[in-house]
Amino acid sequence: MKIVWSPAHLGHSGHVELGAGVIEPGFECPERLDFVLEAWRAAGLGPELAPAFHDLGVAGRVHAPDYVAFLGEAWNLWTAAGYAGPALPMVWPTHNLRADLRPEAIRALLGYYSFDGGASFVAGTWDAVAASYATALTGADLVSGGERVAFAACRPPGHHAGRKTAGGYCYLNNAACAAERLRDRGAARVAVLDVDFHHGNGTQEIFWERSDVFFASLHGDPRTEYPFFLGAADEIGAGAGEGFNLNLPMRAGSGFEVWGAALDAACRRIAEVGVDALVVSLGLDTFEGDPISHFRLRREDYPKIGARLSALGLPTLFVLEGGYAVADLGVNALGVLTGFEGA
Ligand code: SS9
Ligand code: ZN
Repeated sequence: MKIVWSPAHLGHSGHVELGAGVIEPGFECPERLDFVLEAWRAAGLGPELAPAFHDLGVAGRVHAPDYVAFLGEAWNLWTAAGYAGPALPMVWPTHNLRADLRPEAIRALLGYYSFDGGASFVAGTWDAVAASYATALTGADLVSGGERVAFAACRPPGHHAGRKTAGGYCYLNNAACAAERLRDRGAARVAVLDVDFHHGNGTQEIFWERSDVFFASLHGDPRTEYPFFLGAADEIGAGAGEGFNLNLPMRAGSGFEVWGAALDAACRRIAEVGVDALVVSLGLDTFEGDPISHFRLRREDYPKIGARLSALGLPTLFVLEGGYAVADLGVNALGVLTGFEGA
C-alpha cells in the first residue's frame, strides 16, 4: 500500500476555533500527521509519495467555483483589510437573512462561505488545503490506475466542507473530490463511506441529488453531537439521488458492538447498490480517548474495521479525516490499514 502526503500541511498551524465560551487552538493540529507518519514507518506498509500536481478543475465541479476562488484569496483579503491573527467568521446569513447577497467585506465573506467558526485561515492555510486536495486526487489516481488500496493522508480534513461552505476544520472536501476523480477516470458508481465520529455533512450535501455516488455515514446522533444540523436517519437523498444517502446515527457512548453492527449494515448496502470503487472518509475520532468525541472504540477494534472493509473486495482509497487523540491517531489509523491488508 502507498501513502500520499505533503509537507505543505505544516503551514496550516496556529489556527483557532470558536469553542464553548472560548476561542481556542484548533484540535486539528500539524502533530496529527507526525503521528500518522511515525506509525506508517513503524508498520513498514509501503512507500511514501508526494502528491502529483493537480489543477482545481475537480474542486470547481464539486464546489462552487466562487467558493474555491475565495479560499485561495481569503488570507490576502484579511491582511489587506488590516486584520492580524487568524481569520475567523463572525456573522452568517442564516434563517431569515439573505444568503443571496454576497458581501464585499472580508469579515462578512468569511461567514458567507462557512457554517461555523471551526475553519479559520492563517498564512499557510491555502497552500495546505491545495496540497491536501492534490493528495486525495493522487490517491484516487493510484486506485483507478490499478492499486487495490491507497492511503491519502490529508490535512486539513475535508468531510464537513460543502459546496460553498467551510467548517469543522474543513475547506475543500478531499473525499468528495477523490470520488469525483474516480468517476472521471471510469468508475460508473462510487461509494463514499464516512466512519468519522462526526456526520459528513459536506459530502452528503455535495452528492445529495446524485445516484452515481452513494454516501453512507456512521456518526454521533446530531441531536447531541456536532454538526447538529444534519445527519438524521431520515435523510435519504433527493431527486435522482433518492435512496443513495444512508445515515446511521448512534447515541453518544456507543462502543464497537453497536458501531460494528452499523458498519455491517453500511457494507451490506454498498454491496447491494453496486459500486466500482470505495472512498473511506477515515476519521479516527471514534476512539474512546478522543477529547471532543463520544464513541468508545478501542485500539483493537480498528483492525476489524479494516478487515470488514477489505471484504467488500473493492478498489479502496482511504482519506484521512478527523481524530484528535493525537498520540493515538497514527496507531489507530494504521490498525485500520493493516487490518485491510491482512484480510
Ligand atoms: C471543540 C468543538 C468541536 C468541531 C468538531 C469538528 C470535527 C471535525 N471546541 N467542533 S472531524
Ligand atoms: Zn470528526
